[in-house]
Amino acid sequence: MAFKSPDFYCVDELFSEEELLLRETVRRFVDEKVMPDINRHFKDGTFPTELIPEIGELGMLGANIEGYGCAGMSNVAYGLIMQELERGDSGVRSFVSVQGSLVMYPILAFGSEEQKDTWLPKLASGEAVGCFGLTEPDHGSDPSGMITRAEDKGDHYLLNGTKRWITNGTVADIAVVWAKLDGRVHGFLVEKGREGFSAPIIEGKFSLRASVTSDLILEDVKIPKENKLPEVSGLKGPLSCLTQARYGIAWGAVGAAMDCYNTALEYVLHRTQFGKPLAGFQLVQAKLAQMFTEITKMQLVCHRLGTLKDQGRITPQMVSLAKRNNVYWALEIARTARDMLGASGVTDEYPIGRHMCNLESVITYEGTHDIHTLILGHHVTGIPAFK
Ligand code: TGC
Ligand code: FAD
Repeated sequence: MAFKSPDFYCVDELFSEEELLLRETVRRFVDEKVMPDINRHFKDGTFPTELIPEIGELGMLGANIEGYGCAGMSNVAYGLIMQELERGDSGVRSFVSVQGSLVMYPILAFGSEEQKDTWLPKLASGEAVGCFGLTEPDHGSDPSGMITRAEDKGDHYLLNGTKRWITNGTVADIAVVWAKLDGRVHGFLVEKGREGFSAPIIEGKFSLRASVTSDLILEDVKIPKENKLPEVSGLKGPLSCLTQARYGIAWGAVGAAMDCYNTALEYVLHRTQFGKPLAGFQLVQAKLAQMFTEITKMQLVCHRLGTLKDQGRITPQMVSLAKRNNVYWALEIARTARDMLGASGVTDEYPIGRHMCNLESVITYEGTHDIHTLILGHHVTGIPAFK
C-alpha cells in the first residue's frame, strides 16, 4: 500500500504543486528501491551504493544548489527529499546530507572556481562521493580544540592528524578535511589515494548500519596549494556547513517518525488482546495522540523553517531548535512505537527497531541534543554555558 503521511493541520496545502510532485517521486523511489533491500544492508553493515546513480539522476545531491549540474530546488523541496529518504532509512538520508550540505556546500561557498568546476558536477551526479572530516577522537562537541594540522611547505601543504566517525569516509573520492594552519581552522580537499591518507571503516555500530562510518588518517599527506578552500578561515567555515546539514536532519526526522507512527497505528488497529483491538485501549490511544501531536508540530516547524530559509531569513539558532526538537521527538516516537508492537517491535519484520537505533546516532551527530540546548540557552540569555 502506498505510504500516506499524517496531515492533520493540512500542511500539504502549504506546499507548491512542484514540491508535492517531487515528494511523490522520492516517496516512490523509497518504496520501490530503498525499502525492499534496506534490512539486508542494515544487517550486513553496508550502504546501498547501487542506488547512488539514481539518487543523482533524480537531482537529490546538492538539490538546493543552483548551477554546476545541480537541481536548484527550493529549500522546502530539499527538506521534503530529506523527509522521504529518512522514512526509508537515516543512513540513506545521511549519505545525501553529507554529500550536499557538508561537501558540495563548502566547495560552493568557500571554493575556487576551479574547485567548483572540478567537483560539483561529479558530486551532483553521484559519479564522485565526498565526506566531511571535522570530528576527531578527542574533539567531538568542541571542534575548536582540533589537533589536525596543516603546515605550509612553500609549494604545498603537509597534513597530519586523525578524524573519527566520518560518514562515507571509506568510499569517498574526496574528503573535506578541516585542519589548523598557523592556529586558524581552514578547509582542505584531500583526494582518495594520496600518499599517507587512509580511511579505515569503523565496525561494530548498532546504529546507522546502512551507512559507512570511518576514521580518516593523515600522515604527512602532501596537498597542492590549490586544494585549500580559499574563501574561509576560522570555525565558522565548518559550522556554517553544519547549519545546512542540521536543516536537512530536522526534516529527515519527520520521515522516520511518520514511518514509526504509521506502522504502530496499523499494528494496534489489527492486534487483539483482552478481546478487542489494542487501539481501543485508553493507554494506547494516549500514546497515539502524543505521537500524532508531535508529528504535526514537527511538520509545522519544518515548513516554517524552510520558508524562512528560502527567504534568506534563517539563523543557525532557528536550525538548532528544529534539529533538537524533531530528532528528540522522532526518537521518543520510535521508542514508543517499539513498545506498542510488543515482542514484534524487536524484530526486523517491522522498520521501527531500525529507525530507533538509527536515531540514537542522529540525536548525537551534527551537535548532540545537549549542545543544541546550550546553543538555545546562549541565544535566550546571551550567556554561553559551553565551557
Ligand atoms: P563560536 O565562537 O560560537 O563560533 C565560531 C564562529 O562560527 C560562527 N558560528 C556559526 N556559523 C554558522 N553556523 C553555525 N551553526 C555557527 N555556530 C557558530 C560564529 O558566529 C563565529 O563566527 P566569527 O565570525 O565570530 O568567528 O564557536 P565555539 O567554539 O564556541 O562553538 C560553539 C559550538 C559548541 C556551538 C560548536 O562548536 C558546535 O556546534 N559543536 C557541535 C559540533 C558538531 O555539531 N559536530 C558535527 C560534526 S559533522 C557531523 O556530525 C556529520 S553527521 C552527518 C550525517 O551523517 O548526516
Ligand atoms: P562528546 O563531545 O564527547 O560528548 C559526549 C557527551 O557529553 C554528549 O552527551 C554531549 O552532549 C555531552 N557534552 C559535551 N560537551 C558538553 C557540555 N559543554 N555541556 C554538557 N554536556 C556536554 N563527524 C564528522 O565530522 N563528520 C561526519 O561525517 C560524522 N558522521 C557521524 C556519523 C555517525 C554515525 C556518528 C555517530 C557520528 C558522526 N560524526 C561525524 C561525529 C559526531 O558529530 C560527534 O559524535 C558529535 O559531534 C559528538 O561528539 P562526541 O561523539 O565526541 O561526543
